[in-house]
Amino acid sequence: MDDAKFLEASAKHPIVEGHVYKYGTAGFRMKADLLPGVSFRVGLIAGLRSRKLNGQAIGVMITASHNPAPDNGVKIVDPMGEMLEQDWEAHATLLVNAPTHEELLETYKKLASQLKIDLNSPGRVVYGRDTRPSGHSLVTALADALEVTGIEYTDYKILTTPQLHYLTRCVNTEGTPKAYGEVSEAGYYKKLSEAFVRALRGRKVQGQLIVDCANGVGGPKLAELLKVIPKDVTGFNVKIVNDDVLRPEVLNLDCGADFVKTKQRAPPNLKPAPEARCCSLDGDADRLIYYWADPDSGFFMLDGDRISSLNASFLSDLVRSAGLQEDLRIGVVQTAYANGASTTYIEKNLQLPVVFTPTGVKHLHHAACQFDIGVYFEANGHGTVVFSQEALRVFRETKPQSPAQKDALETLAAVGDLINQTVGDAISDMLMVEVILAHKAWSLQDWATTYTDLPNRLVRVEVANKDIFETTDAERRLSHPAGAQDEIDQCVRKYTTARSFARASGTENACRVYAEAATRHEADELATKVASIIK
Ligand code: 16G
Ligand code: ZN
Repeated sequence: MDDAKFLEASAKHPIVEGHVYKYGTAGFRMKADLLPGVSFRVGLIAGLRSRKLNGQAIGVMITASHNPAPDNGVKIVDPMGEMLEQDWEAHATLLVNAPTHEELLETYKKLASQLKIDLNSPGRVVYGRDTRPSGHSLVTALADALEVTGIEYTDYKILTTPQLHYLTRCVNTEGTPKAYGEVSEAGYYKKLSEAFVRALRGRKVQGQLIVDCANGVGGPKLAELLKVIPKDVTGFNVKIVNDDVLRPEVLNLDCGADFVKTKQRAPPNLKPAPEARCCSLDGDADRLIYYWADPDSGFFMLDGDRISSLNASFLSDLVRSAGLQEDLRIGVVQTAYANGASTTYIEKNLQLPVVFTPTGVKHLHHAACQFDIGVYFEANGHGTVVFSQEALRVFRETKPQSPAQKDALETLAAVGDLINQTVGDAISDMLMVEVILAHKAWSLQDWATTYTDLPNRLVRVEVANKDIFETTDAERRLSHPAGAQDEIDQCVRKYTTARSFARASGTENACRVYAEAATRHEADELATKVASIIK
């Protein structure tokens, strides 16, 4: 590597002086004009990581998901499509904050020698971006870093976040027994479409599904997928709405999964027929929320907890029908935000273990991988199901003793291909929900009857310094500041079946308080009281 060229390239993409950058739960995410220098430096880190891992491809995704259009973000994806390993988050933060170009070069070389990375060995990075206009300059900065450090790279242009995760895994498994799919966007559509048909097993999806795409990348990508799904065979009838990606200012504006989940109402411009099934994706298509909006019965939402319990119920029935209940361990992973009624339903009715982790996909994903079939969803609609290699092998190799067992085994094998194994994927999750509803011959109303959510309230609390709030027990209790948890406990004790917790946000400079209780009034009151404790 030529030091002078490195410095010259870096000078084109400076970081913003005085700003402290941190690799958080969603990578580096902020106003886009703070990011070109970050993107350049992420290119450096991604290249180092690839070299460290013997040249396996590392992914980089440029997106700010459900955040407003002026924001953007840069996130690193590990070779199997997982989130970046935690130790490397610190390396990324260190490198990005180097105050001058010279210090950046020095830190880069120091990291390489500390981590025993040969800077002449091959490295590879693949990347994509969502529809935000600021993505252009961020990609340029990223490519400049890869170019100057001699890393081979492929620009997959505009993608959903889960597509980038898919491609990263495909690149690294191509030609091996663990090959995940064809290394192309078309390969992704082909895999999903074929698996969808196989998983339906001759059943047809009933009625129309209205999909709100948040005016993000999910709109055009879903349209591409629908071109290859045979409508006559599947009955899949989709109406895409909010798919305007040409006016950047409307991205995530009054629509999308985050809007629906936080506002607890349908996007105002959606005028669904009373019997219509609706769902919303977020700006980069990794979150999914279902709902109906009826003039008489009103709005009803089926969030990540519902999608989780639906998947868990379907998969555990299939495993039983396949006679594998003694061989495969199924479990569900939730966070503190999961509605208590969903946890009770999964533990008591479905008789499945539930494990809790802190917020953030990397924690849930990791915990889910401890099961043969691990179902994880955050209440906000991000999640997936992961299957162990052993589970996939058993689905393929078990010799069925009856037609029912054969059917169950083949369905399990198909859903193993349908559900994105790398990360939560709204489009793949949506196909999975449609498959399950078709198998069960359920409407959204049938699905909704499985349990009744406890009334809950989430509030955002401005605090002087959010970093003093430290948690334990999967974020369900505060360990600091001293005494705060005792006060919360005292408050909660005054209600029946109530629960509340406070935690520092990982993405904003604020705390969040969640409360649930037997009635709406009590949940609101409890949230307000707990908020006043931490204020
Ligand atoms: C990030 C996380 C999301 C989590 C959210 C919580 C990933 C890919 N994304 O967006 O899973 O729900 O942060 O935000 O891990 P908060 O810490 O501000 O409440
Ligand atoms: Zn997202």
